[in-house]
Amino acid sequence: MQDCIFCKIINKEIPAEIVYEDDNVLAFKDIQPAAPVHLLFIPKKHIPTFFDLEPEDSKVMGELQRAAATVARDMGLSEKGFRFVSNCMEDAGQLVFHIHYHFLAGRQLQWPPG
Ligand code: IU
Repeated sequence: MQDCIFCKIINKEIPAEIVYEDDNVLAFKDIQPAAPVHLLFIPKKHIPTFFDLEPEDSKVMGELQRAAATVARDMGLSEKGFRFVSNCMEDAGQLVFHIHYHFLAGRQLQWPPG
């Protein structure tokens, strides 16, 4: 999608620190980290919010979770773990309308979030 900043990252039109990439999934460092490790995992397909998911998108949504586990293992986080959360629309604070999961790790995280 032309005006989507995350699609531009996928297409390498703007730079990002990419930590994982396969045919359907991309993960890169968040530019405003909220934890020692703060990554964003996105489907390469432009899907604005959860409300736009089609039945055929179930596969890539599962792949995002498996990619998160792969990256976590590679980063040595198997013992400590990580948080994987997504903000959907206004009340959750979604700013970028291309589905993304925040991967947060590297410190004790508080629950519930604000
Ligand atoms: P949100 O869940 O839509 O509020 O999160 C958007 C995130 O995208 C936020 O943490 C930003 O720091 C991050 N981000 C980024 O990493 N690179 C960008 O070019 C832009 C936003 I725009």
